[in-house]
Amino acid sequence: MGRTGITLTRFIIETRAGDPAATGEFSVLLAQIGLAGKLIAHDLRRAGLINILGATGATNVQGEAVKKLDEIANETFIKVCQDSGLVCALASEEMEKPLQLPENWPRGKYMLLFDPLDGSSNTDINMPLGAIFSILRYEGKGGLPSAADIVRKGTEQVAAGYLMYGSSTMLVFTSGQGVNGFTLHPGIGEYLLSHENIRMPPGIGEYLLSHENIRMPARGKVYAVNEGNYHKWPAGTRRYIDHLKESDKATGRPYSSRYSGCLAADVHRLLLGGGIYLYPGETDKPEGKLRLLYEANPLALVVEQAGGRASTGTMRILDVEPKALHQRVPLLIGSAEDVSLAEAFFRGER
Ligand code: FDP
Repeated sequence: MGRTGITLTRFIIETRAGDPAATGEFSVLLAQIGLAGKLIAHDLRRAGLINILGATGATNVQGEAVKKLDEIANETFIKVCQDSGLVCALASEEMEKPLQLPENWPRGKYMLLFDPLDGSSNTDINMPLGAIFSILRYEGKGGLPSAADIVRKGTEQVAAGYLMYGSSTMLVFTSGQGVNGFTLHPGIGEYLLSHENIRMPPGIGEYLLSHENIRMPARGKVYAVNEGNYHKWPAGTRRYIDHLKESDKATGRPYSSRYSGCLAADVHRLLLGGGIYLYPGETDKPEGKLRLLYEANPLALVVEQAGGRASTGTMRILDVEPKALHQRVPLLIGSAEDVSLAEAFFRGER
């Protein structure tokens, strides 16, 4: 593949070209997710000016206050995917049940599970936000998948990724062959993996690269956790965080603490620089806060594909047998060695 001017569309077409079974539908679905990201990013850039900040007054299925932007992002994903004829099921954090597609609606083989706006507490303060998505294939014969057909193990995902609305908008995804991060060029409205840069001074190189084939460092120096919950954690979790704060040159401690309140943004930092994110179980809430199917599973696939690990503390996230659409799961995710050490503390071995 040539290295200059690689747009998301070109990347998807070229990487799928060698697959004779590829119908092109998957490529279009990813492009539609990218489109949802562009539309949401467009709203976010003007959010303080167009009365879309604050809460709707409603509470979602998780018992959380729904922000106006949660609703807008959810509707945007539905609009761009439902009409595409590419999906047979859509389920999200904001909907108690999967969206029922009308009878005789054009539909495809993919099931899309998503968190339309990750880090909702950041909406009103101009801090990073994200969206997380998981794509599964429905193998059933005829008809639409039932609610139970959608609840599948992480290892069955055919692709997963996230959008990040930070100082740039990025689309980062994997379809099982490594992880690539595309930056949205605001001027031309394209997600670019690499970009011919005619303005670069000679000798620096002829192209700029966004984030091709991301590989995580085996260890990092950063941890991300809501430490306000410290006294709710089991002893092993507290011991691990205490350990990261101790001073020891040989093991690079103390680690720096960085927690944005947006899972996608925190995982993005770790993907590029290494370290660990934790949303552990609490003594009275052992399942933690995060949702397995549309938060933990997709990010686990991305991080594993980049050489990292994702665990509940006792087992691999992707192997968790799901029982319900909105099931919660404790999450330790990041650099492989950091996650393994955290597990040792959780098991009481340290
Ligand atoms: P939020 O509820 O604000 O959407 O998706 C769950 C999530 O954010 C993550 O993005 C974030 O890391 C975490 O929850 C924040 O939870 P706390 O406020 O409990 O730290």
